[in-house]
Amino acid sequence: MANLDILEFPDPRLRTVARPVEAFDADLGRLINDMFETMYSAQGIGLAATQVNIHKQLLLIDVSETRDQPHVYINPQVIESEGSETCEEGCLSVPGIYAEVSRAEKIRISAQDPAGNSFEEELDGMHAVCFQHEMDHLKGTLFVDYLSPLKQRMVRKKLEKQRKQEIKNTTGNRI
Ligand code: GNR
Ligand code: NI
Repeated sequence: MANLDILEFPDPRLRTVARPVEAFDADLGRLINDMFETMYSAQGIGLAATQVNIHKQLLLIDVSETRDQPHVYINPQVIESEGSETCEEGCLSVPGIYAEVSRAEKIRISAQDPAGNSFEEELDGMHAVCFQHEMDHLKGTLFVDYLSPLKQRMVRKKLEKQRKQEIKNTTGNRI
């Protein structure tokens, strides 16, 4: 198992469009394990392969409080959607930033499991929000892309400020 590095906005690699998974092999199994370790250690409710610089159509979700209900979706698709709902979103690739995003309320999805078997599910609530957020990552889209240009500018400034503060903190820790 390995804890993988998570790419952060505005890293251009987050804009890569993921390609379908073709090999359902042991390497894929190891990648899934490493991504779960990464997601749980970062306290995320989801993780897309794009965020760990792997440009394959693979995403993980665990929206349970108890952190023991892992879901894996390979070559995922949204096949039906209805309603719309606004939720405050965050992203491990845009740390410390939270904003309201509107998405479909209920979705029907299809995907494959790690053995390559196809399945369908109906999702709603946080599970549906997270699935759509992760699907966006696989297409190179981030939740901040939906914000107004003014808000996007504020996001960039806040991230710059946070990063400067982090450098200050780690320098201070040396004495
Ligand atoms: O951990 C996460 N929380 C979250 C909260 C609201 C809407 C979406 C998410 S996904 C995010 C983890 C992440 O960045 N996945 O790509
Ligand atoms: Ni994200």
